[in-house]
Amino acid sequence: MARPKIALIGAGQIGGTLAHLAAIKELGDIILFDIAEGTPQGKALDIAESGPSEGFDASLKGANDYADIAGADVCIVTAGVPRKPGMSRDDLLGINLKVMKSVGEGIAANAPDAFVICITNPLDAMVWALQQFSGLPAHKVCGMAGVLDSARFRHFLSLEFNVSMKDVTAFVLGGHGDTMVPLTRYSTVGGIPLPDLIKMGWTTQEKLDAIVQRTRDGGAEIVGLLKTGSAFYAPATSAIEMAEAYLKDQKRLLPCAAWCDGEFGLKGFYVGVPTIIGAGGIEKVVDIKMTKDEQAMFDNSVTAVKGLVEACKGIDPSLA
Ligand code: A3D
Repeated sequence: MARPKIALIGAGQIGGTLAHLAAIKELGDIILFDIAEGTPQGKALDIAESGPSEGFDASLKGANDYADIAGADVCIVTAGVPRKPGMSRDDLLGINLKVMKSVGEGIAANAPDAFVICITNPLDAMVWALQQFSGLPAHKVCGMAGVLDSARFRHFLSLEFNVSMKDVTAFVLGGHGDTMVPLTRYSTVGGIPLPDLIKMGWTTQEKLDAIVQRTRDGGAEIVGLLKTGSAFYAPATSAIEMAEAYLKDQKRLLPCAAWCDGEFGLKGFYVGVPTIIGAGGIEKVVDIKMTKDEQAMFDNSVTAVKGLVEACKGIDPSLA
């Protein structure tokens, strides 16, 4: 059987890391696409030359022509610009919306059967625009944010409890922005929910609140340290987890920006929700019950995402 084909649209910081991870994990053959000439070719060659030491079997190719992504099984989209210190994700909307138009058309023309994972910010609005521009089925287009936000939350919790990250599960829902909703009730250490761990004296509500805030600010913390761009190792790893779930039909339950069609009382747009990812793409949106407080936070986040989608329609009337 031929290896799956993985097209990475955008060969910048995240795109290059995606290519390296996909090769090491032997998920398939990799096309790195970018408008910058030489960058995708250079990264593809550099990563291919790591193959003999790493011992992977995967071919890598750089491209500036969409024809090279023809028949891709998975497309991961990072094309666009990242933020700089002082910028919010929403500041990227105008410029990245134009990029989503060209990417959406390129995927529709060359890889209409692909499972598409968008990473470009502002995430929830860009994945919506990408689906609209590409016309691909909504269950085959999703956005990566919840896996990353949950991973950040899990990392901070593991530091607080001094336990392995493997034993910490956590859920972050809502839009990928300052209004994201870390659900402490559904987050556990070895199956013990966080509210119980407070009762057991493992931590305090104040410490937990600080960890939730650090999770919300997790992207900005790294932008502030790097000064020249945003996080790329953990975002790439998170998207690869989703791509692997699709390619291997793992039926993983992962939070991601998915098209809601009545779930969570939402219709016709994308927001971070728990999903099942398998060979069918987003096979299910898992509609969980929230408490009043959680629902209020989620609604606040949804309002922010709806505002960004309206802004997209204002910029590009073809989306209205
Ligand atoms: P960067 O290293 O700048 O790479 C972006 C690449 O996109 C560059 O190589 C550009 O040449 C390329 N590009 C620009 N326009 C086009 C186009 N029209 N077609 C094809 N390629 C194009 O950025 P990065 O890799 O660090 O980040 C990429 C995106 O991911 C940004 O929008 C970030 O804000 C976003 N991001 C999202 C998360 C989430 O959790 C959702 C996390 C981190 C970064």
